[in-house]
Amino acid sequence: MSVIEADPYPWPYNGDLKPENTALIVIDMQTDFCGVGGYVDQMGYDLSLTRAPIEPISNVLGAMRAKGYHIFHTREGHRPDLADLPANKRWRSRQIGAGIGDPGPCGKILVRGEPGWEIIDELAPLPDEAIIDKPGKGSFCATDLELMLRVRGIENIVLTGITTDVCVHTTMREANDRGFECLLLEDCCAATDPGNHAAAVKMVKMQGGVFGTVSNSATFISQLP
Ligand code: C5J
Repeated sequence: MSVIEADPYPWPYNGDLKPENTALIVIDMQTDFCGVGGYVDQMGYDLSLTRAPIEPISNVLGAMRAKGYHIFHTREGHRPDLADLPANKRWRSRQIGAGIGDPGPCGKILVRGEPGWEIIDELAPLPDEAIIDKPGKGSFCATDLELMLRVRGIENIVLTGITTDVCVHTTMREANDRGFECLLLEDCCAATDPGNHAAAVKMVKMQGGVFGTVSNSATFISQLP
């Protein structure tokens, strides 16, 4: 039996926490979401918010790598020919002055292969770590993430990354509905608005843990078996 102190319940629910059945997912830590000249910067949001989780995530990555846990990274982005970019997603992004697929200081915004789409150097994946390329907010939609998790026998998922209220939450909801046991590390996530981050964290805790449970990086690292 091994659990991490969390709110509203210690995680995982069944105490079966070990490297073989547990994965860390680092969501969208790309220049487009936390780097100068990227998508979030072009929309005018405060980059200090989405950069705040870099150090806590790095600490969690270090601890989980050292103990042999499964590590996944995701990248949101579209094909260079934009064949997987819904017209309404493009239209909405243009309304706020950061058109997906349009040129920006870091190349075409949210397009695969462009500099802005790359994962930031501080959290660069190791060669043996899986990278999931996704066209949407959720990491399960139009990707092979679920297949890869099932093949490896993963039951527990630790969620980190940006943004809490969008890609992290969507992924957590998708994972929860598929029966995965989810833990959100709140200081390893951030939103483009602090109120949205707080609300997204609070939502997880409703109904006895409607999407899973919430802890933080220091507690997690100190209790990780
Ligand atoms: C958004 C994300 N916010 N990674 N993507 O468009 O949260």
